[in-house]
Amino acid sequence: MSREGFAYRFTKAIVRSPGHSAVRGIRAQDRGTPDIERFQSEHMAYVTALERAGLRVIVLDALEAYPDSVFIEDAALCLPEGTVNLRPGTPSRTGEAGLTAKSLSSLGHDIHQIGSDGFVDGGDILVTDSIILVGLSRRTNRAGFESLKSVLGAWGYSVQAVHTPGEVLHFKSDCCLLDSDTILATSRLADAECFTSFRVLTVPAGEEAAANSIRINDTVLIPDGFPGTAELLARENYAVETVPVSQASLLDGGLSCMSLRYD
Ligand code: CIR
Repeated sequence: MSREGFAYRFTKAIVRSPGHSAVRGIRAQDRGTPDIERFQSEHMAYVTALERAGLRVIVLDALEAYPDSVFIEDAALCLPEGTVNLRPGTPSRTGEAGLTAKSLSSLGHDIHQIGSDGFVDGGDILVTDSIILVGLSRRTNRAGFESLKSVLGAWGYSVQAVHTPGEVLHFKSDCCLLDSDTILATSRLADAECFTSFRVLTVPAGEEAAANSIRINDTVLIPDGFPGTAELLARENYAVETVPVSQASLLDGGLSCMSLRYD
């Protein structure tokens, strides 16, 4: 199936506020504890940026029992055919997905389950107009991929498993869709040859975190502090807006992780 623009043209987004428990969020490396007031104000700036890109944003209450629940993208996948309740691949996040599915259901989403023998984090799923790439990672295993593929396959999607480099948390920590044919990626992911049917723009060395950006309608939101990536995208005629994510990044999160975007 290929529908020009469906993978980046949206009308709505759902986000979840960061709670005070975010100070206990998972991080691969300790680079400091998030300052919750600052996290909340950066989160508000994020919501404003989504709105400016044309989305109506629904803000769900923080889930204090789940320190990483601000990264709502890992809990669900919203497609025009329905919403898939995912199975986050780390124990402290397992319960999050069910609570998010409940909220989505009460907002009118048609919820579909994947099998209970595998794991998939939404951060490993890159939806493009032509194919859905799923990075196998520390959080997404083969069984989870197969279950997801059977749901998405029934909806007519081509779904392919790809490798996520070992040092990368999620596949989309290192890439994003820019348009139907173009991906922004780090060089370590571009070198993994998972984007054979795409044109790939590579973020400059030292700006790897800028690959976790999001194209929404006519705007590409990128994290602030990455002038080389901003320049690269502007040269390619993308309209760029920068958003601060200093506190989310202390927990290995970025722009894509903090919302579910859909039409
Ligand atoms: C975690 O380790 O689960 C969170 N601290 C970060 C999740 C980021 N989510 C994403 O990249 N999709």
